[in-house]
Amino acid sequence: MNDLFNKTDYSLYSNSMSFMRRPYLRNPIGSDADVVVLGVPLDMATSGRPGARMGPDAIRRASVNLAWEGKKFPWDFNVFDRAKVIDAGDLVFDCGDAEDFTYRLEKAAGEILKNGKTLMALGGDHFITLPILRAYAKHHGEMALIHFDAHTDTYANGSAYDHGTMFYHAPKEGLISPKHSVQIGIRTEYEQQDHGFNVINAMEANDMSANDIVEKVRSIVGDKPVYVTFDIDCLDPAFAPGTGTPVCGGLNSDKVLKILRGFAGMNVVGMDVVEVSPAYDHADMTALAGATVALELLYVWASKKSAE
Ligand SMILES: [Mn+2]
Repeated sequence: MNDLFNKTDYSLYSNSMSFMRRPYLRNPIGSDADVVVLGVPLDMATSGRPGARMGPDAIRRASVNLAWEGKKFPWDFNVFDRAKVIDAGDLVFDCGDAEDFTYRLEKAAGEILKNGKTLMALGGDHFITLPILRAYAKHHGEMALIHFDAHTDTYANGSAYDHGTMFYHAPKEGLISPKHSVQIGIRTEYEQQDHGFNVINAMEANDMSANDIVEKVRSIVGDKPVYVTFDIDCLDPAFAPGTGTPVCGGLNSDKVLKILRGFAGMNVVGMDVVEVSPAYDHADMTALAGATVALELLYVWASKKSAE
């Protein structure tokens, strides 16, 4: 009877659902965590359908389905043997106040980095990446961006708090180097003239092998520190319908997972998964895709660390 309330081998569905059932610790500063998972429940910057503020919770719930596997197939190590990962819950900010949000997220990301930890953010709409990149650039200098998306998010017109303008501002602020960066899965209009980013559009990505894509990405990035941002709408709506601005003709999940695994050993310093919007989801498939991408990114991050 002693273990009635103390059993810790959780099932696939019960009890509080932190990301991958990692320890839940609201204040990660001072902890021995290597990676801090932070939910960023913002959808104030969406141009289409809102709802991504519910994304972090949906991703966490879906992730517990993945938590039973020791080594995620087909990796040859268990990521949690190499990296101490904690879930710091969600960023708290004044609802409706874009400036307050931007300030708090950059500050929180900066504190996490200053304490020698890596941040993995779960969105939220894609705007969240801009304040995070500002914090990262202070620590890593100008980075390469690997950007999975149906949209380039490089639009010049629009407010500074818009989920379609971050990668117009980020190079101007010196946060990322477009010529060392690559956007994968693009299938919407953008100004191709003066578009500094390398693009592997969705048609090309669907025709190329995952290996060829990985090779091309590696040659573009070189030895720069890399930030990976994954807009779930890179995936075709057949694989990820639960998102604000879905576009047909995207990548399938098999191709995306193969590409991500191909980044093993790269100098990935930060990552996020954004735009999961559970109100438009079916059977949690988008949340599961988001959780799986996030977990693969953790493996990619840990693959550069030797087993301790
Ligand atoms: Mn997008």
